[in-house]
Amino acid sequence: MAEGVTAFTTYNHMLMPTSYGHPEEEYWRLIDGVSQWDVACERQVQLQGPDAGRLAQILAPRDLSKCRVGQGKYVPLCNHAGVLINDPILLKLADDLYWLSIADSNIWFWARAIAEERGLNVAVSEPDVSPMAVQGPKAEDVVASVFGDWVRELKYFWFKETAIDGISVAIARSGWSKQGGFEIYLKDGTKGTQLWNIVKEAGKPWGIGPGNPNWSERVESGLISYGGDTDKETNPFEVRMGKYVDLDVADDVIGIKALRRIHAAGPQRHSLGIILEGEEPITFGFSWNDIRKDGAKVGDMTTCAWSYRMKKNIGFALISTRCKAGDTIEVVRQAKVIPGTLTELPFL
Ligand code: THG
Repeated sequence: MAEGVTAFTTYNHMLMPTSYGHPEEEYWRLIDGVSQWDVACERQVQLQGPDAGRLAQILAPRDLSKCRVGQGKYVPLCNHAGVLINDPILLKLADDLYWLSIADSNIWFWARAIAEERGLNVAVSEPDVSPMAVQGPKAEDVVASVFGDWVRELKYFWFKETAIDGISVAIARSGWSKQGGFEIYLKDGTKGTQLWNIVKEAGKPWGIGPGNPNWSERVESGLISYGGDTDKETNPFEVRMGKYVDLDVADDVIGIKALRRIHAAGPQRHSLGIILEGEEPITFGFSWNDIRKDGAKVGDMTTCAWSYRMKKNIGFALISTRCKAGDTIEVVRQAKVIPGTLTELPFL
């Protein structure tokens, strides 16, 4: 609030800042500089105990056998029908301790129920952990100035536990942008303002300022948002997450049998980009817009944003696999149609 937040959304039943009142300035700060985000709503589901690793593998249709302590992995979570129900980052903190850093759906209930039903020896809980992201090309200099040059050696999604002024944190190279950066997992929610101010102070020489997961940059970069770009039937193959599914994991992994069937049959929909005609920003609501080709509905535009770098309105299409990059389509908006062209993702 002290930074001048002007809008919030709800995510995982929490408030997440979505604007500080200067959208274009906030965008360029992420692209050219460094931006500081309160993403405490990326809540953790903790798996702890002798069967923590087994439960993680039962929940995720991605081979986790080579995941090391200190490593993170992007994992699809599916239900028994192979439908995506979340897309967390999994962090392995110890052989018997994992976090799922979740997107916006209730995984705590799910994980606990599965653990009980399978008779596993594991405690599922929510730890007191609140991520803060530091994103942008200058993020590494800022985070290194606070925590030391060792952070420069961290590989993507790897993390290390440390402390600053007595505040326990884990530092990961990750974040929901493609501009590079880190996430600082704060392990004591009462120290949030203190940690925020440490990073804010350290970042001053690099022009740090407040921001949030940036809608324009994330569409340019092709990052999907679970729940926004997915529906009640979406499987990982439809939203470019097929590379995170290992079809040869054990049969007791939830959804794997359905995923094998879906993969063999070939998915019905896939994700492409859309570049809309026109040189002015257009606002769309949060609901999906029909995509038509030759007068018939072929898919949905799930999100759209003004790209400050491309100077075009760009969106994501969840669309019939009969439609390909290069095809011209029409997006329906309030009974009017806007012509556009399909492209591969990411845009940039
Ligand atoms: N950080 C943390 N928790 C999160 C998110 C985050 N929870 C919610 C949400 N974001 C989870 N979803 C994603 C989606 C994409 C990525 C991370 C989390 C991501 N994807 C890259 C990509 O698609 O190009 C890299 C994937 C890879 O190479 O494995 O980073 O952001 N703590």
